[in-house]
Amino acid sequence: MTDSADGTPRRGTCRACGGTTAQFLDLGRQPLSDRFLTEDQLADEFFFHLAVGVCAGCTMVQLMEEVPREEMFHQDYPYHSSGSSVMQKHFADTARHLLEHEATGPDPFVVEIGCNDGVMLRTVHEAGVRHLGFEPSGGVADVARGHGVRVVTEFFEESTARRVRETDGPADVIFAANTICHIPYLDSILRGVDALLAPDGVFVFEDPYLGDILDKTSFDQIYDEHFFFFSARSVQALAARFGFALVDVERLPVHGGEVRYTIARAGARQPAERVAALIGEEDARGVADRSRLDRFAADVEGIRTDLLALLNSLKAEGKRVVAYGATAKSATVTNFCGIGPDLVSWVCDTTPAKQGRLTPGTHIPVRTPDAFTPDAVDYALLFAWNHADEIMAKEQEFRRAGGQWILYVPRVHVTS
Ligand code: DWN
Ligand code: SAH
Ligand code: ZN
Repeated sequence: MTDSADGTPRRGTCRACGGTTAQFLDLGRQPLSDRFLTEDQLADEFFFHLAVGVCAGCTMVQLMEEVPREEMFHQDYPYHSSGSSVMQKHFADTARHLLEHEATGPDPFVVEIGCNDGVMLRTVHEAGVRHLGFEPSGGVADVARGHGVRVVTEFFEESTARRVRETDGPADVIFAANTICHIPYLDSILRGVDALLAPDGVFVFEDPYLGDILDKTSFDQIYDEHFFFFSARSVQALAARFGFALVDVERLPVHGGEVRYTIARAGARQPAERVAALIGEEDARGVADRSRLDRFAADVEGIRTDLLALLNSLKAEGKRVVAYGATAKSATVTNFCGIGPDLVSWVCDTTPAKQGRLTPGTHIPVRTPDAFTPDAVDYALLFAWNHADEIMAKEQEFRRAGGQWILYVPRVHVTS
């Protein structure tokens, strides 16, 4: 499955270093993960080939095919970062941390790449600190503006970063969450950071961590928008090529396990000891080794087999099965496994822009959360497993009434 028809492994060019990547996982034909459809849009759905490879040179794990950015990030991009109260708190805490430890000069300037609805910059704005968000998705950018956040509806890249350097001066902090891993044109991002960052400034970004994805077999982190799957080793190699150094790493529990990377100009800061410690751990575990990645690919096949067996047996028993959280991640699961409305009747989600529409590819109807009542549902497949604590706390009545949750991370299981 990882090889092309003539048996030779599929190869591509590394978008981080220009080296050669080798494919280790094929997730097949997939739609845009955040394009929720009306009936009249079913005929012209966009599909691409979702497969993942690893670079032999710099160890970066990445998609083999790139989806044009305008297909994904536009006026109607439906994801609102503030849809989770846990994430709201995480980003308010993050903002306070950056203001306290990094943006400490007389008139600091904080830039965010991918500020979405302003979930982080809101707190920076409320503190009266100079800031600017880059957010190409117009709808969510408008929500951020509504909270008083200063936003440009533009992609961050070298040219836009240079212009902001001219108009606003150097940035003390450039922050990004769940965004740098979305950007195949990483060279332009790093040159943009180089142009905009103050000599002693820091570039801080957090993204899903390859080590956690492998540990949890969370293959649903792989979809059109997630192009790169970072490790401390691959980020260190990336930083070094652009005159930067990885000076800190912090593991975060959000979104199923992430790492916050702090990058500074080479020589500007002494790297924290935990950088070498995490890289040592990665090397010992072999996170970029072909044997580990092949085992991950086999584990993914196992989840597909187990999930389909469970859903088919529940269907045969006449159980009412629905899903919870119309996540971008779930597009990979439903399309890779072939899960449509015959196995999962509907999915509920709090996002107005997703409600009343059909999920990408397999077209499961999206309903409002008020459809999710204990008397209407026997089993709920938790697509938003990364928000399990928050959702299960909110839906305690479902469990109490005998309802059961189905999870597929780190393996297929039903809550008892
Ligand atoms: O990286 C990305 C992350 C940050 O967000 C983006 N590429 C796209 C998006 O990915 P996702 O859709 O997989 O993210 P979430 O945060 O897992 O999505 C949760 C979904 O579940 C949202 O549509 C909101 C919904 N939800 C809900 O219906 N009830 C969430 C919570 C917490 C709830 O209680
Ligand atoms: N930071 C938020 C949003 C993550 S979703 C959070 O962690 O919840 C990724 C966001 O990145 C989207 O809002 C998308 O529009 C934005 N994005 C994609 N490419 C970008 C780029 N080149 N510059 C700035 N934002 C970008
Ligand atoms: Zn590489």
